[in-house]
Amino acid sequence: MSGHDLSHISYTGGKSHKKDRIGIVVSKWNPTITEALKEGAISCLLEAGVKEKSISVHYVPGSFELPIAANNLLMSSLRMHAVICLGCVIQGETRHFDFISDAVAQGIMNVSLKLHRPVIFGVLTPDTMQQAKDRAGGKYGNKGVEAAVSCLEMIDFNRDVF
Ligand code: DLZ
Repeated sequence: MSGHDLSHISYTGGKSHKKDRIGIVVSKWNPTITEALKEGAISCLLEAGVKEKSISVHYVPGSFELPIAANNLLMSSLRMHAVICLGCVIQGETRHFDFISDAVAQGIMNVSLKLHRPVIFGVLTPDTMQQAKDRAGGKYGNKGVEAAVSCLEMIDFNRDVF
């Protein structure tokens, strides 16, 4: 496995996740990429023992809306243990890319810190569509799997400290 190849990443924490409730928020921009990230995340969660009925998938118009969706899911009566945010912001000709990617990263961090629960940054920020494909089930693995592994590890972390 090379330093950049994440395709073999998997959850090795060994803890039970049978009772976890996990939200996945998916951006509708660049849907072929974000759907592949979603599939990767779900397969990883199921493999770790999370029940299918305990994974709730929600869609937002674009990555900019990921933080508020994560915030509201965690504040809702669904009593989620964690939320995985999935998006793909591709570098364009304007500064839109910088505004969106900075806001999403900061927004996700803010929600996680405010609510003390894992909110995972599964947002690709590539220069090209090919770079996105390489990271959504291509030669560099699937960032959705990586996001799910981070989610499970942070749920374990919270169980250890709270
Ligand atoms: C407007 C916009 C642009 C130009 N590019 C992307 C993108 O590459 N990826 C993405 O997830 N969303 C993009 N958006 C939409 C914004 O995230 C947001 O949905 C809109 O600005 C409305 O708030």
